[in-house]
Amino acid sequence: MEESPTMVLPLPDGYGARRRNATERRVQQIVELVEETRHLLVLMHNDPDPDAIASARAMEEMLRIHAPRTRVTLGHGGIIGRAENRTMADEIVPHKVRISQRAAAEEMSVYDGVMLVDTQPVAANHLLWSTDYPGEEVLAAIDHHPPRRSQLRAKVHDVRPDVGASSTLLCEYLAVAEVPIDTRLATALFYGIKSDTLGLSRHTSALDIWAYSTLRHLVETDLLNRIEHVQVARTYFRSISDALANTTIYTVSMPSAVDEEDEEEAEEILEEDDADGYRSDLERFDLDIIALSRMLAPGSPGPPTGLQDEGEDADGGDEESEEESERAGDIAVSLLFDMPRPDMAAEVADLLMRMENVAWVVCLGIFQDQGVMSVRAADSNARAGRLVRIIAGRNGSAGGHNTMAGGRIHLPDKTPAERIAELHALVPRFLKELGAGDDMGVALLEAE
Ligand SMILES: [Mn+2]
Repeated sequence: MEESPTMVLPLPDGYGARRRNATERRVQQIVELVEETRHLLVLMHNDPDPDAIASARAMEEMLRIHAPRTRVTLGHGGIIGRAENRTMADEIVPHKVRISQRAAAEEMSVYDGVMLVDTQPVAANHLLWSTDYPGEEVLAAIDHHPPRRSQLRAKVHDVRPDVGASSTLLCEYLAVAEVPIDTRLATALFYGIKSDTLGLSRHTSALDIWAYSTLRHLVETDLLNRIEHVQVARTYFRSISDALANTTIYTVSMPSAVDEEDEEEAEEILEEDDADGYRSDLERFDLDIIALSRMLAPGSPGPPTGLQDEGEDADGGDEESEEESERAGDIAVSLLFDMPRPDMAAEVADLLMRMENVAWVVCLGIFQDQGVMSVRAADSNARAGRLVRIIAGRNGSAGGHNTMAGGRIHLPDKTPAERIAELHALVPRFLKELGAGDDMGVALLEAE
């Protein structure tokens, strides 16, 4: 690692003194909190993805330079399943620890400080959730997922849903804190941004463009290829083949008539979610950063979609017309039944999004005693996060962005056959929400 050249990332053009001071203060706050800590856990979300892995590694590097006396451990719950992600973890964070859900409280008692990356205290996708760890005790949360309407905030709470990747936020920290990075870390951060934004094609801010294009010159091509084009076991192709064989295409033939009773129930669920801290919230947005990204790229990314979406969501604005446009196109629904790993649903969802004319992809699978949902939408104003929250309802946890979302539904004390029946029962609910309740569908592999 010491062999490879290092450099300090240059700040974005137009990054003014005020912005720089604010970020410096934020980094300083994090460093001070960490300095008071003997042994810090930097916790990624469960089943960490490249963005979470790169962010954790970048945070570790920043603290190695700025809080050298604190011992830092990188950790996560769940499984790193996807071959690309596993290779990345082996290459970039071989020293990370996997914490078992069952013994999480005990295993985490050795740390006297916890920080979250690529997730936040009120999200249900990290281990603190299952251990009742007090969210306000979390030293810092660096995340780009839409925030929830909750008072629960980490001591340093940097959550910016207009940004495409947490890796981008870490690049900003590294640049301002003048931490030199080597080509391995640059490659990790580059891949983190690339995979979360599909190569800047979705959910991208000016800050992402800056980070991505700056890092690009530092990327180790060999390493990136090893991660991105890793070879997979033969069983992988069987899983993909099974998933495609169980994929049905539905078409929205006419705009759906909104069933008022259903709408009311949906609103109720979302309201309840609110009370539990489950809903997006404008107040928590870092408006300064949004203003900055607009300033850096006048006209290009437009208003952040998350902001626009949730704003309308909140006041019940022009919902009808928006929904009609977002629901045109095909809906691909894939049933994966028993999955070898929980992120299989997301992987198949990403694959199916490549289908022409596809507006929505819904992948449903079973992992252990949980139903796993992974949803993708083509329209940047689609409300995939809202959709999965409605479907998960009171029997699970869910969330996400406009174009990508996921969730879990708890299915304990059920036989395998009952779990499969539960999975099947979700399909008509999704179709109804998406305005294709009457369509019989056609099998993907039978369609011309
Ligand atoms: Mn991310």
